[in-house]
Amino acid sequence: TAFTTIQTRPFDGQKPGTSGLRKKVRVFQQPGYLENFVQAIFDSIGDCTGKTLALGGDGRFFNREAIQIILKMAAGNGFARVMVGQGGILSTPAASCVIRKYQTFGGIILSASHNPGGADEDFGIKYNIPAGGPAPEAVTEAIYARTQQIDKYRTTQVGDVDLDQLGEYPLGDMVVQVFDPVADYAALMQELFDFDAIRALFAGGFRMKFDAMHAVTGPYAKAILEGLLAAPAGTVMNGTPLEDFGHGHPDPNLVHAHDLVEALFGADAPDFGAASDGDGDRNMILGRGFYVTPSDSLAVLAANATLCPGYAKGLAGIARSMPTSAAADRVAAALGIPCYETPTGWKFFGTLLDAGKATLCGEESFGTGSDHVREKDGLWAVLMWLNVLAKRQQPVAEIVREHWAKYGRNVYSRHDYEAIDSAAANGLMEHLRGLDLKGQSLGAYKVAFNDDFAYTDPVDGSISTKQGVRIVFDDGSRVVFRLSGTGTEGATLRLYVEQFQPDPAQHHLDPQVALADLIKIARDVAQIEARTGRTEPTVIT
Ligand code: VG1
Ligand code: CO
Repeated sequence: TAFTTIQTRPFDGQKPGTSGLRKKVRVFQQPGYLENFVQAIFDSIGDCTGKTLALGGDGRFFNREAIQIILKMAAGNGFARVMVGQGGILSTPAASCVIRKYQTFGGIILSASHNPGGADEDFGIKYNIPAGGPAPEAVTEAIYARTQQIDKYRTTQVGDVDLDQLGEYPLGDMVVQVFDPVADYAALMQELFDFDAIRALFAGGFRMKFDAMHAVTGPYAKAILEGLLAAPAGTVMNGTPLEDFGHGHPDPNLVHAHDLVEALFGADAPDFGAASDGDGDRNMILGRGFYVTPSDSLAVLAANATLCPGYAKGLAGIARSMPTSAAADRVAAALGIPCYETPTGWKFFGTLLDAGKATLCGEESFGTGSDHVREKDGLWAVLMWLNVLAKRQQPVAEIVREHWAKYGRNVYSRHDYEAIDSAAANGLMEHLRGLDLKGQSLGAYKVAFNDDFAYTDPVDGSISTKQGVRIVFDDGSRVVFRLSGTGTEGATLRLYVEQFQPDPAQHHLDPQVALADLIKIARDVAQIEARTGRTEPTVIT
């Protein structure tokens, strides 16, 4: 293979977080920075000779430049073929789908997900393994270790590839295959869901708004919702991927998806609303004037899964991240199937999905998915909801209220304190780790136990520690604290608050009201105001 070796020296801090390496674009633009990380991936995953790699991203600023760099490096490292999404576009779940379908030697996804895009904003990169999922910690640690030693990388001195024309192009000794990023994914969705029933739902006048937030799901949502399912034109809002996401923050929550929230809570609201994040792996679900928490969404989908052809045989198990509410546990118990509790981050679901132990997985952070791929999948969740709505012919709010009446309500909220001082955040976590509260009373609540969540993977035995401080009370209520592993500025403290409410007469209460005592206890015990200077969170979901 014709390749050129370029001398380089290590950069500090190339440690992947919850979901890959995320830094400011300007950090990635330093000569050698991206190259070092990519070479560290190639050096850590085994012999790349003759293999195929999948490649694409969420379309943010620097996506195209990064793809050209990675293509030349893939050629220099002996890959035979790279499958790259047309225009450099490939949603995270579609990447997982393609890696699995074509059995590639994994893939590289360029995304900083919900983080803003643009010259002064964020960029990100992660490697997904041949099973289709995010690299497990052993792999990301090997990549990080390699970045600290690296002294050269391999590339090929050839021109750029036209990413916009479908087809196969030679690049050195390698073939670049520019493919339709939507087709394989759309085909998979049609295997899982009753498209005829959903088409009939739309034909009957059902109205929906899908907010792609100017990010990667636009082309997917248009092709599937407005195309295959014949939803009216205009169902998809903000459907063209932009490099800066229209100056927005492509985070599908009540704060950032404000256009959608206004539409669903305004006059003449449609029946159903949904939004997806930058790279298409997360989702927010809204009914007319009604917000479905991600934890409830997982539970409702699990309880109704057999209405969908792909899940008609039932579920093997459910998995949720530790901070996600236990609403799914109640459904699992009723179904007589196991419910697994993992650390935050989709990479922890991979072994459970591969082993057939879990069918549905979810995180409180608007992530829902199943064993159809090895990533969370925003549009998949939206289609599953549509399938359930088409079969049940009831409004979203009614379905969720009936669910609470049957299983009880796990009242839930997450409070984020963004961009706080890192030292203060670390000090706060250290303070919490040092507490021994067992048996003590905090307000009207008695502490059953407090700990820092540690996880032993039931399939491969790998151990992950320090995954979030929990304070669990006698009645099962709990508050959880962790620091975000996806941000690029300062630290973000996440506080998760949950209380089980069996009484339907209380189910209508605003969670901020219902949880007020627990929220105050959490703020006091963690000394949030004293340590961070913040009296209120930045984002409440
Ligand atoms: C956040 C969420 C986590 C999610 C991760 C990646 O991580 O809390 O549940 O898996 O983002 O999602 P953190 O470490 O900031 O809490 V995505 O859509 O950014 O790939
Ligand atoms: Co994402």
